Amino acid sequence: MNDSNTEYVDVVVVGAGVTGLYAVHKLRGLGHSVRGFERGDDVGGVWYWNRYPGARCDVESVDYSYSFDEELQQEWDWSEKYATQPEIVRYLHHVADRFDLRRSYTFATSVTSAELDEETLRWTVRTDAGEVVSARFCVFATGCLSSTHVPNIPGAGEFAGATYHTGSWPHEGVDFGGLRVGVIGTGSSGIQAVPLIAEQAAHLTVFQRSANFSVPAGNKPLDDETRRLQKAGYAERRRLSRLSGGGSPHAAHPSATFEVSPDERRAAFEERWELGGVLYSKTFPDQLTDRAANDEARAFWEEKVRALVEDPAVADLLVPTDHPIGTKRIVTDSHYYETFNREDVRLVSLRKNAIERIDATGIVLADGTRVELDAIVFATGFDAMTGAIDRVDVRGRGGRRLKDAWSGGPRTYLGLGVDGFPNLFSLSGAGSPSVMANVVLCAEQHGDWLGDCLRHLDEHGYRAIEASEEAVDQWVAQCRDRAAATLFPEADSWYLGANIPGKPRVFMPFIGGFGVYGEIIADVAASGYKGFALI
Ligand code: N01
Repeated sequence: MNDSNTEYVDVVVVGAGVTGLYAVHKLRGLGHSVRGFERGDDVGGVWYWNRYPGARCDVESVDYSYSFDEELQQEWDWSEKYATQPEIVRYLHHVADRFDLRRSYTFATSVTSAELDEETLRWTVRTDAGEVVSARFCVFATGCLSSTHVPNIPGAGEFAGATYHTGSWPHEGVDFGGLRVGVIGTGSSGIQAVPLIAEQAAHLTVFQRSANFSVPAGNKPLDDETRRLQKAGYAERRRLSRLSGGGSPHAAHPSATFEVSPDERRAAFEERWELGGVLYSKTFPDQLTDRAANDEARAFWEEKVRALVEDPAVADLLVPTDHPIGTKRIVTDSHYYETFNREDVRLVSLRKNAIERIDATGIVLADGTRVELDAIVFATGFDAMTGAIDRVDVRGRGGRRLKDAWSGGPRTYLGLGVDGFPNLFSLSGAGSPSVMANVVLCAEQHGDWLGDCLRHLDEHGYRAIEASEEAVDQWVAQCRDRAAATLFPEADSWYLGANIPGKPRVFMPFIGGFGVYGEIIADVAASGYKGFALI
């Protein structure tokens, strides 16, 4: 029965980041009525919130861009090899304008619940603005790194200065001029922000719990000729990216680490170091599966980094000893290590001297040292992959909450569907390669798959699609087993939920590679959606 307060649509899409925007464009283009909701007051997703100084993508701009429209691809000019956050937001605004995507969205509005009606197999979606929408399909594109994590440090509420989290940075920016600043956390966000905050602040203290591996970005402006060549080569670039492990056209060395001479090995590491950033983790194909191979990559990295840091005692603290290189995402930095050569920057290792509490004037360490501060920046990461979807009260068959179904870790089939939750889809989330690949191409891969799936349902007269419990069990096991065959489980990373106290230790992404994953989901579609029940 139709309720006059309820709007009826084919699809609700939650999120206006890279993934949600493409889903709206794709599904609308196929003739579906689509309603989008977004917590921020404009498009951008992770790039809307993460406005901290130095925020920059670690995938080259030429690759971190949509491929679905040739004109879009040819008309947009990236200014740098690695785009800054403001430039990526400008790009996403351009995409939203060009394809008129904002008209499908309500902004500054959070979806609070989604409840299945088991008779109609439709979803009732409610928002914090009191809107009620009934949708045949409910699509979560809520992002893997959008639920910020602030650690529970005693006394934090007493601090008299300003506090910030890199993942929800003030839109008007922050002026650290003349201030004593503390940054807690040395993941990608902290490592990117530290050099810029150091330039502004009167004094900076970096509180490091775990040292991280970072490789200089080798960022540079793009000139007209480079852009022309990139655009002319786009077709091949995208073809290689779609076949690749990480969704970019760069392939690992054709030989394994110890199949080449020491000189050749060194040359390969040098070449990757010069290329810059996260790609260093895949110089050789066995680097993330073979301990000795990983040690070779780590030793070369250590030599490079020690050469950048003047004080050997500080360098000792900056070299990680607790995880193989690449098993946490290698950070792509600009002048991070050199920042510790400054007189006005100090590194505190929390492994040697933990934070005991925060008080009105700053941070008190276990040995009683007080670090007086005017501002504290939490660069302490996210409740990754499941945090954002967990905030929504999602109830499937029998009123079962998704949060409860996932209490032992996220359970999906292909990262797309969940048993007991028919017509609900998760895009670029847990069980998919998104965070291990170029998320823009992942967004297109999932959006296209979803579009084909909905067309299949309509063409064959089905009302709904639902993953089987057996298919979900097998996919969860496949994700776990693929990770277990690598060195990744050795790191206490957010891939495993290890950064959030009490979160189950389960490897959440699909680690088999973007290209391999694309083949798997295409094969499922070609088979008539094996592993799913069509209802
Ligand atoms: O978060 P993180 P992030 N006391 O979880 C520390 C992507 N990204 O926002 O390692 C003290 O990696 C924590 O210490 P430890 C990218 O995929 C990409 O930096 O848990 N410290 C760690 O040092 C990235 O991987 C880009 O021991 C505490 C830090 O906080 C992901 O986002 C830019 C603590 C958190 O690091 C997340 O990166 C930015 C505590 N209680 C982000 N709790 C680019 O594209 C946590 N920490 C370049």
